[in-house]
Amino acid sequence: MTFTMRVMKRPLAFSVSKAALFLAAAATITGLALPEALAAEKRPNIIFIFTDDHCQQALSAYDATRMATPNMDRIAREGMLFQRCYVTNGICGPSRAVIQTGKYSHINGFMVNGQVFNGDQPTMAKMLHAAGYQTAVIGKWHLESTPQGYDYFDVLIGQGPYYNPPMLTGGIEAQATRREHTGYTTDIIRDKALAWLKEQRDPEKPFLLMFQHKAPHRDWQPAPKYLTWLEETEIPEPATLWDVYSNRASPAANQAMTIKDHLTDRDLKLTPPTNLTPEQLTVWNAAYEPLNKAFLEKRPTMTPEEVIKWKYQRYVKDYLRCVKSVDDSIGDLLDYLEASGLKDNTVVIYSSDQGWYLGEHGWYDKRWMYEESLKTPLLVSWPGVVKPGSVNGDIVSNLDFAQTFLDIAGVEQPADMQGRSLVPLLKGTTPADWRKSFYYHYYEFPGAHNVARHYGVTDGRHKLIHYYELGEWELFDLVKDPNEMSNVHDLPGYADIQKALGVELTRLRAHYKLPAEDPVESRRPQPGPGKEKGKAKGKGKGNPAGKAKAAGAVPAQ
Ligand SMILES: [Ca+2]
Repeated sequence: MTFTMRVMKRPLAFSVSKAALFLAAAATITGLALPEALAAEKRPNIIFIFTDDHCQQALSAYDATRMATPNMDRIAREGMLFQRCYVTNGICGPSRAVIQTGKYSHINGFMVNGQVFNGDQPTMAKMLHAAGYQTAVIGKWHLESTPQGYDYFDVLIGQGPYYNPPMLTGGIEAQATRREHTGYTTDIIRDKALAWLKEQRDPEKPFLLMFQHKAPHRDWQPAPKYLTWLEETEIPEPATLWDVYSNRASPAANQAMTIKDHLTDRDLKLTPPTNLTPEQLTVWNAAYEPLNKAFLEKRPTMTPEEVIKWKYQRYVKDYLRCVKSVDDSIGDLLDYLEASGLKDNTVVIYSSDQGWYLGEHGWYDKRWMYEESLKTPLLVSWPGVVKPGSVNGDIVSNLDFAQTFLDIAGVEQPADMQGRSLVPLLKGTTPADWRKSFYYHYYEFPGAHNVARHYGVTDGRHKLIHYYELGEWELFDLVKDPNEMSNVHDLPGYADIQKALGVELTRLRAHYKLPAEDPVESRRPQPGPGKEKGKAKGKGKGNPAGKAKAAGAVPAQ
């Protein structure tokens, strides 16, 4: 005799836990062992909330000096905050490929933006689907090939614009279809995620929902209701805003990501976006035009330092405004989980594809192995499992996410995945052999923002970086110099540390199977304006997500 959950037609409000109780009671009455269906029914749901370029400095559970993010903080308050979540390769597409595969960029093949992800390889989404999870990805995908392993996808095309996004929807059993939308992208993605939870999913299956925002990616276009939010507030300047890159290897001075020189008029909202509706443009101009007029009239008499300060305030406020809408969307999601009864059996994870510079070192953007972009937020709530308000200081990574999802679902973790499940840490016990060091590798040079290729190792106390095409090294003492302003490589007092980290770097490169030379795919020409990305090598060749251009989107970066 077998039980089948499919005979139980019930409204969504009939929660999974009630179904489990029903089955447990039935099994007890009949004297049968608990049926497999019960075990499946009890498996936790997983909601992965993901943003693009959101740093710890703009999330108040980590740093409350710039803005409040009360809804992200709810996840931290009800769950665990990871202080040291490092990314393996700090840019958009490569981070996403790591999360899908649980493998470093040189293994999953996606090393630089502009490549096409080979969706034919094993991914955590495919494994969860095969194990009976209903899988969905909604929002920013940015892997260029059409999503595989998802029962349902509704994703931005390429980078995606902040307003009025075309999106591609489909699934394992549905043809991909492009649809147009009018409105603010963060709100649209929220509405789609809630609609999928409420109306589209099969309530009889556990699920994985990848709820992935575009925000707060460049060029930081706020929602209509937040265009003037914070306008009267002075955002504090970071200690390193005026960095002149002395005492560092040469790459720090040779990048192209300074607030001083590299923000465009569109970044600074001195010119409006090109894809707004007339109504949206009216609201936009009412917010920015008076402020721009005042700035442009005053500018001839401003000192260079005053202009940088103005740019910093404009840039950071627009960034924080974009985060504000994301935080609102998370509040709506968490409210729904509570109201629907789903909360008790749902793991909620918040993270971003990497960190970001909010003026530190005078920069915007990411890419470096320096702390602000190496670290990404990671918050996890899991009712009944994770101790509320707990904080973890171990070295964890986006490399671990795939195996964590599989472990939560009770699915076997493939031996060739390169991370490790965070479930023991979430349960409050760090294994004795947990990693004590971390390997980072950035490939996108030549490329946007002119950041040299580098790899390195950190143990959280010191950091060794090798700009291997230049033969230059940096060593930082993160306790004495947390802002990484002084390279101590080759200083006599650090000889032992330098040697030990060098040995560890060699060990990690062997352990993770790094080739001696960077794979040739990391060096293919970057697509320029008007060039078609779909011509890249890879199994995703010809897929619509790789070909379609989104109106108003900025180039991939
Ligand atoms: Ca990103």
